[in-house]
Amino acid sequence: MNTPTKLGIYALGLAVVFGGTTGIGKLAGPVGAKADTGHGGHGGGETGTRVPGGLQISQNGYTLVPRRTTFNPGELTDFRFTINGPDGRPVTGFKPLHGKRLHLIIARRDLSGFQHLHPTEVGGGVWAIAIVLPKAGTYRFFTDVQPEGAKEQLTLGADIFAGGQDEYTPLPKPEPVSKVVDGYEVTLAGNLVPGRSSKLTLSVRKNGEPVTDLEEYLEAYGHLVALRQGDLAYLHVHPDGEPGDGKTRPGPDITFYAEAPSAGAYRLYLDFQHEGKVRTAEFTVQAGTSGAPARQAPEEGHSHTH
Ligand SMILES: [Cu+2]
Repeated sequence: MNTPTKLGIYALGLAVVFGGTTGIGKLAGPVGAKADTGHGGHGGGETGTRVPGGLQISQNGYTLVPRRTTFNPGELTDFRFTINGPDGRPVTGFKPLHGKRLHLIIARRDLSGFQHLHPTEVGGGVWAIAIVLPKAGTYRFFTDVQPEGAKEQLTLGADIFAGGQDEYTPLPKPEPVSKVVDGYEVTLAGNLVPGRSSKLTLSVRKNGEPVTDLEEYLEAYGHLVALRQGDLAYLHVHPDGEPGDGKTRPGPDITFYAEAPSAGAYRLYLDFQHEGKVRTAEFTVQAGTSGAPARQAPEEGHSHTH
């Protein structure tokens, strides 16, 4: 039972902690209040006045507690963790989000090595899944959950280390706008504009033909994760419309609304399912100045760098 007063104090605490990076002036408003994002109240609707998801291992009293933080690269490893509640005990009650009680997203700190997994609860609030971290390096593990009793969806993040020599992959440049994955050509249209809701449309083709029978995956025709370069601030966004709503078609276009909390480079990971298999198409997108996605008129004075 959060009273408005307690919430206000909590929000003020966040404002103090994060004021240095996001600009005190912007934080004068009610940080904890729902931002007017213009679409459906999903947790990804943060604007510049809210802390993006995934940057904290603990939020609103809920903490991601991994049982191990080290892996041997390339080795199938039993990974277990709990989400501990304000009472310090593992949470056992979760509201399903997009058909799952918990989503585990993994990305290497250089934004390579994306995995989207659904661990199994093995009892007592302990989650387990066998994972391979293919290369040495530092990885960010994100859990998307809504504990019963929490007022909103939480994306908690923890660093996990795979031993050995780190060889980081440079982030691919923000082009091209078409990617081929497993024989599917996926094209991205739209601009990621910092601080507001941006429409992004991804179109799926195979053998030159539009794919019009995408399959439902996690209650949608596509799942989009966006991570900011540098700190892996996490945006989990969803399509405009859903299967069975009478207007959303199963491809070739999947439309999302995403909010980038700042200018910068983001890596987008689109999961889509066709013929029984989930594929992931990845894009680098620049939000704001310098190099934006190709579709729009080039900025005056310069185009993207080479
Ligand atoms: Cu998921």
